[in-house]
Amino acid sequence: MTKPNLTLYLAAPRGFCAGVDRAIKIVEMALEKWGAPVFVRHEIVHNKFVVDGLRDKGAIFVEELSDCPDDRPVIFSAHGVAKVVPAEAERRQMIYVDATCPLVSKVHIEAERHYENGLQIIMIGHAGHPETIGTMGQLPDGEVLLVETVDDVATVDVRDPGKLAFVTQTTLSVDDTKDIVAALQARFPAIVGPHKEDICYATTNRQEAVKAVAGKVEAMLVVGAPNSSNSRRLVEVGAKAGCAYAQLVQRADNIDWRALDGISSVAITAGASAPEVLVTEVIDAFRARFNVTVEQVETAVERVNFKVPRVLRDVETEN
Ligand code: 10E
Ligand code: SF4
Repeated sequence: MTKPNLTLYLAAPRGFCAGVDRAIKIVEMALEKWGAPVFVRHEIVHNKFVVDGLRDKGAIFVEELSDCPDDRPVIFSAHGVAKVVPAEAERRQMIYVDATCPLVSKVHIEAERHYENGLQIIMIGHAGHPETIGTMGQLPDGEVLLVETVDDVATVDVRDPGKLAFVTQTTLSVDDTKDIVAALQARFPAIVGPHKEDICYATTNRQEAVKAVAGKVEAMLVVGAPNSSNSRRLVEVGAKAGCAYAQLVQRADNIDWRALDGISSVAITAGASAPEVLVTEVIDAFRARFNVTVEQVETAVERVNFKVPRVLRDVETEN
């Protein structure tokens, strides 16, 4: 039987960002330096395939520091942690390595600077997400208020409207955040903040690439995990940009082939925590069913690279 023709648009940039790359390296190097087991507080990045791979090498994933013994190294995930977490590790004299992405740490520092200047902070982010918990946890309770939507801006109860700053999660929708920032500025004209928001280069670039392909295709698949905020935003951006069927898939066996019946174009991208092998797996699954022509749609070239923490640099040079 002849296979139907399909144009597969591969969005670029996609997949691993510099912060994810660094965080995974940190776990691998820690295992090399200290041997197994090394504990990791929270999924190092939100991807089951990555986490399972590191678990096979000897990492033990836990949600809280209280689940770790005193005498094994612990790594904090790329999403960042509240101040109490390293403080507790210090108190217990544990070896710890902070894999927080430097672009998340930058937001932590920003929040702290505003606090020192006597400002109360409004964080734009998703409630319960580890990055939001970590950023809010840089300051005492009540100093950082959370808004998730434009509607939240109307009801947020601030101490002094003249003494406010805002920060954001790094993985938000660029367009939705623009609206929330505008609402904040309209209600609190004196609010200070970053030039635009704190959304990182990787989030911005992946969303731009999605916008460039969304209008060309009948379907879009985003390779990523359900708990990956940036991956879920890519699905939303694809749908908003006009793609009738935009879906998150963890890997090839997640694809709903019935929904894709009869299509002749598809776009594939991947969240910042999704490894390229899973993208390849998805492309191969399409090749098995269609006569595929791949077209790259590249909207930016990324050259960002972050160094691992000093404590692991001796491992790096040995490699
Ligand atoms: O849920 P998120 O998108 O925040 O995390 P992820 O692990 O899927 O991707 C990496 C992004 C990080 C660490 C947050 N800046
Ligand atoms: Fe860092 Fe952005 Fe990647 Fe998050 S998504 S780890 S902030 S580069």
